[in-house]
Amino acid sequence: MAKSPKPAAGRASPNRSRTNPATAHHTDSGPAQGPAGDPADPAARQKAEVQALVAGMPSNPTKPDEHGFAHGVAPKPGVQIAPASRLPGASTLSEANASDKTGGVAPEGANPTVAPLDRVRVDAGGQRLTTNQGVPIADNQNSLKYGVRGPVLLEDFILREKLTHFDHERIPERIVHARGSGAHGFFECYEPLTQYTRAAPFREAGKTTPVFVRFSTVQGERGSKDTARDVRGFAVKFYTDEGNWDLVGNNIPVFFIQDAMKFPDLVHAVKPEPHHGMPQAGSAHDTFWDFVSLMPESTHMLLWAMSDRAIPRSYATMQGFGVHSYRFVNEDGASVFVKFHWNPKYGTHSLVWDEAVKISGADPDYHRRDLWERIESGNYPEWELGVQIFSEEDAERFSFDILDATKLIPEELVPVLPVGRMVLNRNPDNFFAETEQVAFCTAHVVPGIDFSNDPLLAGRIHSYVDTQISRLGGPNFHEIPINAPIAPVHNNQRDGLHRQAIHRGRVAYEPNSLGGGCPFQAGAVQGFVSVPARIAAKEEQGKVRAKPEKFADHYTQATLFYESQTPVEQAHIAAAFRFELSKLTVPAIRTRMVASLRNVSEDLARQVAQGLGLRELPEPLPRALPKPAKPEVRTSSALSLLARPGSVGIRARQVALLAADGVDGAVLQAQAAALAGQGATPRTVGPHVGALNAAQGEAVQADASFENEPGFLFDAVVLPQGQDAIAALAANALALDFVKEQYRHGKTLLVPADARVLLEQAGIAWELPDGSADPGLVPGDGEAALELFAQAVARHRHPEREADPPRV
Ligand code: HDE
Repeated sequence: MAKSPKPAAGRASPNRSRTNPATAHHTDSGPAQGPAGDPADPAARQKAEVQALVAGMPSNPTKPDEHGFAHGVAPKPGVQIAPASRLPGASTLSEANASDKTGGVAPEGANPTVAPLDRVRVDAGGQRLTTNQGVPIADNQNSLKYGVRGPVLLEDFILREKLTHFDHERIPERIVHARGSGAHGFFECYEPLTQYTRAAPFREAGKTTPVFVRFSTVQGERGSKDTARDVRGFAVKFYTDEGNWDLVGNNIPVFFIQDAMKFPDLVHAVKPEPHHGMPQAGSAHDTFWDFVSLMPESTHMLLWAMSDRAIPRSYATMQGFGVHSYRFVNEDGASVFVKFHWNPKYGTHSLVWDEAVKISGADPDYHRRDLWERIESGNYPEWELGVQIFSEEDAERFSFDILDATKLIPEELVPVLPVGRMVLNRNPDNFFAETEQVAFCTAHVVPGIDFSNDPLLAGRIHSYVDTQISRLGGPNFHEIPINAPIAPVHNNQRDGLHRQAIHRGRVAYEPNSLGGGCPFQAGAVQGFVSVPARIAAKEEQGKVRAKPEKFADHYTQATLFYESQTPVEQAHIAAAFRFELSKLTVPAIRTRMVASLRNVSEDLARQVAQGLGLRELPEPLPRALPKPAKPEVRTSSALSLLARPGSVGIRARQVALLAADGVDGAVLQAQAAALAGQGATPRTVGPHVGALNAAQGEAVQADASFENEPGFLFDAVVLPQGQDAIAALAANALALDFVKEQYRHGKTLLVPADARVLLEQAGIAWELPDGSADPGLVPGDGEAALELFAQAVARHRHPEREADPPRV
């Protein structure tokens, strides 16, 4: 805290008492000398104390510090002068007249607008209905009319207020990432990271920082399906005690483009085509592939987007990435580069395409529901935060440019250091107030975090605030409760649409002496200082629109990604390219894309060409950089989804227990209890919801039906015991579809001996085509079988049985 200069000049003179006492109460001009601070007259005291305060700053003492490089990198704190009392800072002497509306006097130096969300949470339990003005509403059923059959009266302010509010219930949706779901939680630091960063969340072992996270798809509109093939947004707002830090990332560590200049083009290309508004939430159309096939820098990202990463099983089973290189900065101002990784405790698991397509029809809210249910059931989604830390010199050595967002840093090159964990343990109270109104921004960083010169990041630093201004209706969106930091906010920004803060006093500028110099600039020790990031470039310097040389290597990492996948993952990538490109109406675009894939992998290009009926492979696209630098690694196992199975067994898995009249109810109840005991969600599914007669034990209540929750919505299925039930299911095509889809999508089926007939009816072979046992078909009916079943479910899927096209 800066020392206050002594209030020297302008001390109260003994003659002051002779000025007219009315001077103290006048708001316009005054005499040469202020009134003496008559202790009995607050107005006079205020005037006198203001005079002393202002006189205490005869000049602006920090002005000389505004010049020169050395001051720029280590700014000093501003000077503040303590007023004699609270009076000089008051906007009004009447501030002590408290009321139910205004509350009391603002607490000294505190900002009561930043308390937890409790202060704005509304509970209407036991409350009467009112208008927005708090007027109790006697009748909420009828408009005010002139007689029961007469005309409605303009006077009906209750009806008009209700309709007007309703008319304005929608706000513009996000331009991209419109469809999303969010949750509250916390981040917990493992060990102090102060060696690298002074950022508040990383200061102490065990320190927790509240977070709000929003997951999203990119392409679709707000009401679109969750399971589209798409990148997922993974945006985390840390409410640190030094302000909000938003880590606005994706579930894929690279991006389509290298420079923000191309973002509007990319988004226009992937969004529904402008003439007919189709397709919704899908990239399988001409304009997207026209654009990306002309932008070979997209190829690496395309490989990820065509992999199963783009159809996650759950938000809780996705990795997250900060994508860009950021900087960590420590107390001494020393900085290193950092890349952020979120690794899910529940493992990385995805859907298969056929499943994703069907889910989008049966449950467009699949991911939203899954996130909500996991949290409600106490299976809290959890991730470990890892960082890749590297120096400027390391960056120089790499075969790729760390400012290029289409490149990742292989973990073999820079290991991922785990630094903390994030747990999502609280669903929002209100989707609109929290998830819709939350406003993330890459420019929201705190002391200890800084940017790299990635040109894509630079555009984002501008774009997010700009977009919130129109989406959330003005520059005060930071005051919306979900966006407000828990750190106090004090500055001289004022007014604008929807201003919430009621600022005390008359000072809204800096420097000032009337406010005792407050709020004063924090200086380098407490405040945010940008890393000078001097550029020791070999190339010619000057204003220029161009990219660094290494940005021109468009294919090496696309190949690295493809080569790092298991055969089944590679097959899915080829199938996804085939599907997407098959939807194009202009064959020349297909050809161009296959020509590009030849630079990634001949094998991939051939498979895709075959799937499109292209008899001859086109010439490979010309490369922008004919001889790229030799890559450090040719494969990286960490890039395969299968590398992270997770460590939670069957927790949060949705398991169907099939039933019909005649089911063995006692067995079914015992199985359900055992599965629930391991944290799974067992649901009884029958021909209809509600009561089913049991052969043994009590009647069984079905939670779901084959019609309202088809097989592809479940992670695994237990086939029933009880002859009549099995016979009923064998004659029910919906039940057989259920079993068939489970099988086709590689799920685990528990099959008691009698229920094998269901597999036969569904055309499912007990063994794999090569004669070996199918690990996802678990025979038996006892406890031991159920345990084997659980182990097989924990493996997520059994791709051994996959065939293209599927056999069943
Ligand atoms: Fe975004 N992006 N973006 N983006 N982005 C938005 O901000 C933008 C990019 C990401 O849950 C918008 O509030 C530009 C990369 C997420 O609310 C907008 C560029 C990555 C979210 C915007 C990018 C992202 C957004 C739309 C290229 C991964 C959703 C509404 C320079 C690292 C956040 C909004 C939420 C949202 C601009 C590229 C992630 C228009 C200009 C790369 C997760 O401001």
